Amino acid sequence: MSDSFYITSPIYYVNAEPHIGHTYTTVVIDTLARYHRLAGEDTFFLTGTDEHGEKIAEVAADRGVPPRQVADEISGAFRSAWEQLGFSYDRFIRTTEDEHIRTVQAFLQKVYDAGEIYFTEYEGLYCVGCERFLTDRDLVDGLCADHERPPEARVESNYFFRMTAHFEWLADYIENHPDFIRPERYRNETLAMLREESGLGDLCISRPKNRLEWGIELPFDDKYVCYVWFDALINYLTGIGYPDDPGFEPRWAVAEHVIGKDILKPHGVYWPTMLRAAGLPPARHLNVHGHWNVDDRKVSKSLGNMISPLVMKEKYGFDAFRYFLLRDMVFGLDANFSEAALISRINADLANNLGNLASRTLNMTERFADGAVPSPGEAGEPELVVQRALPVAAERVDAHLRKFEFHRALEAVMELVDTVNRYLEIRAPWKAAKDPELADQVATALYTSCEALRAVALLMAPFLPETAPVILERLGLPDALSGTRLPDDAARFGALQPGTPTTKGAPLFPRIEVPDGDAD
Ligand code: ME8
Repeated sequence: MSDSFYITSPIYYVNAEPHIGHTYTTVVIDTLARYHRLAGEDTFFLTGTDEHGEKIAEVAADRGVPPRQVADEISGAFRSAWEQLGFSYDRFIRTTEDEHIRTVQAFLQKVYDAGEIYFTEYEGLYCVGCERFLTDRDLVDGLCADHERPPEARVESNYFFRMTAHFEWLADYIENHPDFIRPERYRNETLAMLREESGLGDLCISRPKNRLEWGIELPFDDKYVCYVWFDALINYLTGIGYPDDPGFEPRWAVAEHVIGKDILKPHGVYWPTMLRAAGLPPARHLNVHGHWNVDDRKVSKSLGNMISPLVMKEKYGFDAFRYFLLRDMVFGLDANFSEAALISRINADLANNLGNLASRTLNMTERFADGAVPSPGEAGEPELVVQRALPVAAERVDAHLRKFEFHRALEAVMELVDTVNRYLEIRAPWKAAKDPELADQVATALYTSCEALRAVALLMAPFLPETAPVILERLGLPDALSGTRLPDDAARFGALQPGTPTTKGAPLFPRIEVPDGDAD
C-alpha cells in the first residue's frame, strides 16, 4: 500500500454554477481524500476551474463583459460553494493563474522542441460546447450528441500535436495495465476510440488570435493561443509544482484522476499521449463515473435541469445529500435523481437506522448509566457477534473504497449498524433495566453499543464529515479523529474507556415527513 495519495477533480468550466454533477465528482474525491488522510497517507486533493476557451469567450460576449469578469465571478461561485459544502481540497487551481500559464508554456515548448507539433491547414465540424472538432461518431442527426446543437464547419491553419503517433503505445499500455482506466467499460470504450479507423486524427492544439484571444499564448507563435483542453489537462501538473518542485515526481507517480464519462476522450486519449510526448508517465488510474440524470436526461446547463448542491444542503443537510449521492449511484453507471428517492434514502438509512442507533444508545446510556460509558461484564455470544462485525465492516470499507465502490462501502457500514440494532433488540436494555439482577447485562449491552457506535462513526467520517464528529463528541471523544488510523481503529473492539461522559443530543437525521407519505 502506498503512503502517498494524489487525487484530482476535473477543473470545472466557468460557464455554469455548480450543480449535482460537479458536486458528485467532488464528493467522491472528498470522501476518498478524507479516508486516505485517516489511513495516515500523505494526501493531496486538487480541484479548480477551467477558464479559457471559446465557450467562456461566448458567454462573456453574450453578456457584453470581458471574459476575465465571467471567469472571476463563476470561479468565485465554485470556490464559495466548495467552501460552504466543506470540501477538504488542498489547492483550488485557476487556469488563469500566472503559475499555470508558465507551466503550460513550458510544456508546449518542450513538446514543440521534441518535434511533436507541426503546422497545417484543417477543415472540420466544430462544437463550441465540446470545444473540439467532432467526428461522425459524435453526431446524431447532424447535431452534437452531447449538446444537441449543430456544429460549425471550419477551415483553419493551426498547430497540431502528433497524437496518433502514440496510439499504438497507448493501446498496448491500456492492454498491459488493465485497471489504468476503470471501470472496465471505459477502458474498452477508450480502446475502441484508438482502434476506430475513421476515428481520431492528430490533435489541433491552437486557435488563431484573430478568432479567439482568450487563451494562453503559444510560446513559439504569438499569433496563436493554446486550445483549451491542452491547457486545462496540464493543471494536474501545475497543481503539484511541475516541473521544478521536488515533491512533483513522487506525487505524480500516484495520481488518481476522477472524471465523468463525458470527458473520457480528452483524459483517456489526449492526456496520456501528451504526457508521453513530454516524457512523463500516465496517471496511475483514470476513474470514470456515469451521469446523474433527471427524468432520464443528463443534468446540464444547456438543458436547464440543474440541481443546486447549496439548495440541497439548505433543505436536507449536506451530509444527507452526500450519503445519497454515494449510496444511490454505482460508480461508473448512470443514476436518476429525484427528491422522492433522496427523502426515502434519508428516512430509511439515516433516520431509521443510523440515527436511531445513535439516539437509542446515547439515550439509554444517559438513563441507565448516568451518562457515562459503563464497565462491561463478560461477553456472551450476542456481544461476540457485534465484536466480530467490527473488523469485517472496517476491512470491507477499506477494500471497497480503494476500488471506488462507494455504495458497497456504505452498505458495509449500514450492515454493522443493523447488526448493532438487532443486538439491542436481543438484549433489550430498556426492559432489562427494570430488573436489578440484570444490571451487569445492561452495562455490557450499553458498553457494546457505545463501542460499536464509535466504530460506525469512524467508518462514516469520510462520508459524513459533519455528523461523524458529532457522534464521537457525544460519546465523549471530541478529538478522536485527529489521532485515528483507519481501518484498524474501527476494527478493534474495546477502545472506549468506562467512565467516559456521554451526551444524548438532538436527533442526527430527523425523519422527513412527506405529505402523501410514499417516501419510505
Ligand atoms: O468538462 N452527472 O468541465 P465541466 C455527473 N472543463 N457528473 C457530471 C454531470 C452529470 N450530469 N455533469 C457534469 C469540463 N458532471 C472541463 C474539464 S478537466 C482537465 C477539464 C461532472 O464544467 C463530471 O465530472 O463541463 C464531468 O466530467 C464534469 O462535471 C464536467 O465539468
